[in-house]
Amino acid sequence: MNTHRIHRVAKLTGLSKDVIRVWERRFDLLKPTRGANRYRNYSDEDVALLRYLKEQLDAGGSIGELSKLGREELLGRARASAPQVSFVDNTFGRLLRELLSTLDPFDRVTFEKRLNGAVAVVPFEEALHGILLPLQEQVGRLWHDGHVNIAIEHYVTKQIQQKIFSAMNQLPVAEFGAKVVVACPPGEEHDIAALAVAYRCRVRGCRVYYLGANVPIASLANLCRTVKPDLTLISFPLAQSDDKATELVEHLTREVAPASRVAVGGNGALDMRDLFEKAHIEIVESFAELDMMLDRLTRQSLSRT
Ligand code: B12
Repeated sequence: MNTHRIHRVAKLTGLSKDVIRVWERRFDLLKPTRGANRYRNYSDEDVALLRYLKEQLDAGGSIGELSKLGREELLGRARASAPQVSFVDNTFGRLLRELLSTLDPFDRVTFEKRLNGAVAVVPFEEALHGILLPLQEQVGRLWHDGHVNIAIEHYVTKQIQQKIFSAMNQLPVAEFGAKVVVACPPGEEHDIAALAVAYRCRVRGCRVYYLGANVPIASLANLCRTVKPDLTLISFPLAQSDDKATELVEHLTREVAPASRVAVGGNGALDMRDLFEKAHIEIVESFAELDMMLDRLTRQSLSRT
């Protein structure tokens, strides 16, 4: 089960943070937990419940009446009203289940045959977002929940990384486009999203410097001073504690920002939005927004040549 901080919940549900706080105080519907940093963490169920409430209010319902139904009843109704998955989701869903079933007991041959076969017949970007990233998420979740051991998680992660690297290597070496550095911050081992971002930049003709997980800020700054990128993208899947986040943003502002335009993305970045905004560091909210940013960069780099 994922957990989400309040501004992400606001984004996912279309409700303002104030409304969420008021409802939480007034009605006994939400069950946020407190992280080590004392921030509230909301579960996927909280998000589903709030989405359902928002839909009902938009359709003319009243929060007073709805709240009387209680959390469990509302969650049941939310589940029943959830949109049906599309045919494509179903196809990938079945494939994902088959792949996961080969992990315990571990059957490498079937896993690789199924994964290679599927990735070969689907356009790569579709395979990336429909199969590889969800597979990463699910296998990571199985590990977090104690259902597969870390060796199996690492094996699957490496299989996924190989697929993305091999798709990137089939693209011609970019000699001219915008220069983009892609990295994860210090201590960040969740690197699949950064790799997906790097692929996205490569496909759109950028010259990509992919640095992967756990990059010290001083080394990143050094590289930026040498390469002079048009953009440095940093992926933050993990939310950092307040102290660490403040220190990190200070380092980025002092060391990297003078050498490159910097933008950050990922759930952790969204959680730390206030800090980044204060430091005037751009936040890329989604892959669609990234595409627009890259289009603009490409146009600028073409107009310079
Ligand atoms: C796989 C996984 C791991 C793997 C990572 C393997 C790897 N090489 O990447 C391993 C097993 C190593 C791992 C370790 C840990 N993990 Co982990 N992990 C996950 C899991 C299940 C999936 C993450 C993932 O790869 N998802 C798929 C990718 C594609 O999604 P994503 O990273 O979220 O990125 C998406 C967006 O954020 C966005 N995005 C990200 N970056 C960028 C950048 C730009 C520019 C853009 C546009 C978009 C973008 O795009 C992606 C697609 O939508 C998540 C739970 C979950 N369901 O998300 C937990 C999760 C991220 N892990 C978590 C934790 C706590 C840990 C550990 C601390 C656990 C521990 N006790 O050791 C360690 C930390 C290691 C470290 N120091 O970084 C927490 C983080 C909590 C938080 N509040 O931040 C999560 C959310 C689980 C949870 N609910 O508690 N993990």
